[in-house]
Amino acid sequence: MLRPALAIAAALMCGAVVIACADDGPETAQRGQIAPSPTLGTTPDPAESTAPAPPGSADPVPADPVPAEPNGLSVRVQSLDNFFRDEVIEITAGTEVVWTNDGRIDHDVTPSDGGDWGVAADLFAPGDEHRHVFTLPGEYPYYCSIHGTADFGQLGLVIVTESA
Ligand SMILES: [Cu+2]
Repeated sequence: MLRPALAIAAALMCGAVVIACADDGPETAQRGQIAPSPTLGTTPDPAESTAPAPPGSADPVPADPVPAEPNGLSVRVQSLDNFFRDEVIEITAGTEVVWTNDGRIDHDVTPSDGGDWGVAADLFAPGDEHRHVFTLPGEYPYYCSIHGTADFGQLGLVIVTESA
């Protein structure tokens, strides 16, 4: 009959120890942060290390993106009457996009995100071209404000992926 009593006493003592540790707020928090770190250090697989990162606060890749250098590649997008071809392109960071107005009427390239990488209609008459090098990964939707809105009409999308 002593053993259960001892077990209870031990459990109470363990509980007391845990409470004592829990009272020490900073130490508990610090221990929580230290625990995942060796896991990250011992797993070289980048897929595993990036998996826990997005939910957490520290996510160095999107938080501090490094612009890619121009890679010499160029992708052409035609503005026709009244659509872009190809409407969606996917490039790596550092690639230049060349829009050409191959239609017979005016068009423009208006970034939906308010960016300044587009071109106004007066600089994009039939036969004109406009160039921009995308250096940061992301999605860059745009439209022709003469023949569409951000949601409808003459739309385009540039998807920029990480440079190799
Ligand atoms: Cu247009």
